[in-house]
Amino acid sequence: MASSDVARQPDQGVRPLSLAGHVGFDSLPDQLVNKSICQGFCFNILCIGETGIGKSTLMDTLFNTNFENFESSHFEPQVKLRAQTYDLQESNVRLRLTVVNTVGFGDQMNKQESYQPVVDYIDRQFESYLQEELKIKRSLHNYHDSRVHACLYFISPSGHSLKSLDLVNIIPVIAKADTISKSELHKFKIKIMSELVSNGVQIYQFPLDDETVAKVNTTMNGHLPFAVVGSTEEVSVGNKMVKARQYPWGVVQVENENHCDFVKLREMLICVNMEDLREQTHTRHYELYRRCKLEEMGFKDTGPECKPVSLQQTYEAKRQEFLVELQKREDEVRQMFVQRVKEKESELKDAERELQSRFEQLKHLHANEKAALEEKKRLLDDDQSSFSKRRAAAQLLQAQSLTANGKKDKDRKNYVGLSYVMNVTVKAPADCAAAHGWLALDYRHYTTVPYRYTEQVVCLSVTLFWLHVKYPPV
Ligand SMILES: Nc1nc2c(ncn2[C@@H]2O[C@H](COP(=O)(O)OP(=O)(O)O)[C@@H](O)[C@H]2O)c(=O)[nH]1
Ligand SMILES: [Mg+2]
Repeated sequence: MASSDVARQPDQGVRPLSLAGHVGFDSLPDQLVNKSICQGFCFNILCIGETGIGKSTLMDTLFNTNFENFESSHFEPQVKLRAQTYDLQESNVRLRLTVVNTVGFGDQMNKQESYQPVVDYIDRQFESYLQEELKIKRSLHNYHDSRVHACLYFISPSGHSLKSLDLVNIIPVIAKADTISKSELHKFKIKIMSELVSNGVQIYQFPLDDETVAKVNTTMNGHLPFAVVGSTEEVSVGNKMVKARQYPWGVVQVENENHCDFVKLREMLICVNMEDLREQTHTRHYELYRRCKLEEMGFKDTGPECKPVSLQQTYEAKRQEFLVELQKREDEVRQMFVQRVKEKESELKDAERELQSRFEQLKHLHANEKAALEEKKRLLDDDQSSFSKRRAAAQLLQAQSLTANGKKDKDRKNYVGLSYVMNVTVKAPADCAAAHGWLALDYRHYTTVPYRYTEQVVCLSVTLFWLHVKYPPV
């Protein structure tokens, strides 16, 4: 049997021995106390309740001091939590106290959502502690533990709603108990407790395992929820000054157990059960949080056949699982990539084919247009060459006609000269002359010109006829 197994089972194989004289380990509790006193203590209280219900006043009354109190309005858009830490000292015991107050709790239309920021806050504190615990190099001895040890849930005497917050030690209190009559208060307490039971809300039960406090705790469990009155005002009652609320009809003494349960709350919360609240937070609520978190991360104490597995084994198994999963994902991604590439390739090929066919169409169109243009060009060339020919012929003709014109002009002059003769002599063929513009013109022009060569009439008439044939009028 391994030595660790022996250590775990102290009753088996362990022999009780009596000591012959003083050894000294009976001072262990003192050592522990001294060490604890040296280190100091820390305690964190969360006060849940609507604005103005008396949270700050009760804290001031409980710890007999004036904490910083921030007035908050009823118009907060959402619930916030405000934490303030103070260093307190009583005798030689130092206490690092954190008071967390809800701001704007229950002031919104949707009351259900008021709880979420509270739950988140509680979880965040557990998470910070877990992170510190999981560090390789951790310093828990000087770590500021902000986990909530006690949650005072303030219930208004005029209606209430308490939701399950299984994450912390809840101590329900009826605030401003001076505003409710004694008989109403009694009924109200019974009603609240039965509602808590029927709704399955777990509240903190003062522990009964320590017999020194079991009796008082049993009695106190029967007084829950505590009906409290808060006040820091000192009023003279008899021959001493007491904390009280003074009214025209009388004085409500905070520390008078006939008036309210303030003393019970202080006794239970601070004097008797503070250490148990701290312990419960660590061993019950934090342990639960830690277990769930580690299980979420895949850590387990036992394997498939209920065999114990070490953290190292779980880590290795988890790592292997992760690597397999990673490989699977990688294969999937690769396959997906190949598939995508194939799809893209086929898309590109389709596009290429389409482009090619479009190109062929355009090429065909272009060839047709080119052929048509060439045909046109050929026709134009033909036209041009025939035009050039005609032009050359025309130029030739022009040149010829220019040469001829010189002679024609000369002839025409003669002819014109002769026309004088005709005009005079051939008056009769005026019809003939009218048929020819120029002759008619000449006729009109020259009719008035006197003509003297009448003796040559016949000869000139023949000449005129010849001229008329050779140079027809234009
Ligand atoms: N009647 C009555 N009034 C109280 C009591 N405790 C506080 N108050 C008053 O209620 C008001 C709001 O108190 P406060 O502690 O600031 O409430 P908080 O917003 O919850 O912190 C103040 O005017 C207090 O004097 C109480 O036990 N009884
Ligand atoms: Mg306040």
